[in-house]
Amino acid sequence: MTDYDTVSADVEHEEEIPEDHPRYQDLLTRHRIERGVEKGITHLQGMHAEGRGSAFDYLLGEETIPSADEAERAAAAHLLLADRPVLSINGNVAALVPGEMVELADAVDADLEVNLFNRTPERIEAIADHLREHGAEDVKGLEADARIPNLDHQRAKVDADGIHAADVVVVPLEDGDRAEALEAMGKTEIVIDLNPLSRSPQVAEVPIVDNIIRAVPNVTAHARDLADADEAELRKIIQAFDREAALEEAERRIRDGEL
Ligand code: PTJ
Repeated sequence: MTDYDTVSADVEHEEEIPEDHPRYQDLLTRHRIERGVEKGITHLQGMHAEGRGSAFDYLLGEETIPSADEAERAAAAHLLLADRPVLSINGNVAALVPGEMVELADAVDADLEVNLFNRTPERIEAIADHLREHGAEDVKGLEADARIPNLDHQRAKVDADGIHAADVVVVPLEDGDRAEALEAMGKTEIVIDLNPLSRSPQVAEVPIVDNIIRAVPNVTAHARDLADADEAELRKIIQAFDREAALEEAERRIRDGEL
């Protein structure tokens, strides 16, 4: 019997999943989403979303492809140049990368704002508490005292001094109507989504086609690396990034990837 056969079907703590397991990232992701649902953080629909994402990740080879790494560096440059950057958090993001989002916010001096499709006061509170448990000091999204124009569902509810006033917004793991509405407001959007054909990466200035579990720590690493870069250097990185080429490369990898 290999070690892999000893992974319990019902993992209690994520440390029980051996890091050298060939499906480690997928098992970890599933475990975090399950715990998120149990804690009232993640909506049951979040399991669907994760299943879809993991299928794309499988086809991408479960690795950060070079064009995604370039997108992650461009994202870091945008965030460092921004006046009011905000990282948007939904139930899947909170379950998968709570501490990593707090670290990124810290590295680029951004706000964290909870914004939900299936919005209830209980979930908003549970997610804000979860982020605080992972080191967040200030969590936005509870006031919801402003609206994104031309969006007729709960995701339109934002904080006036958060997403509504932001110049750069990180939008992970959601479908495209809010991304389109934010773009119409003139915001620079950084989208993290494993499906390059989804509307949100299609409208994003920086589409990151990568698993959020890998993407967020890598954006943070780039931001730390670029912490002393001057404005000209950051602008050069932004200009050199080709969003169309990145989307095409991700789609090509998914269609032609050798597994
Ligand atoms: O928490 P709420 O109420 O705001 O609801 C959140 C969900 C995720 C349920 C909601 O936004 C939703 O239904 O999203 P979609 O339309 O399923 O879109 C999610 C996108 O994220 C899909 O394109 C997936 O491929 C992608 N995705 C899923 N898991 C990951 C991912 N992308 C990157 N990393 C992942 N781990």
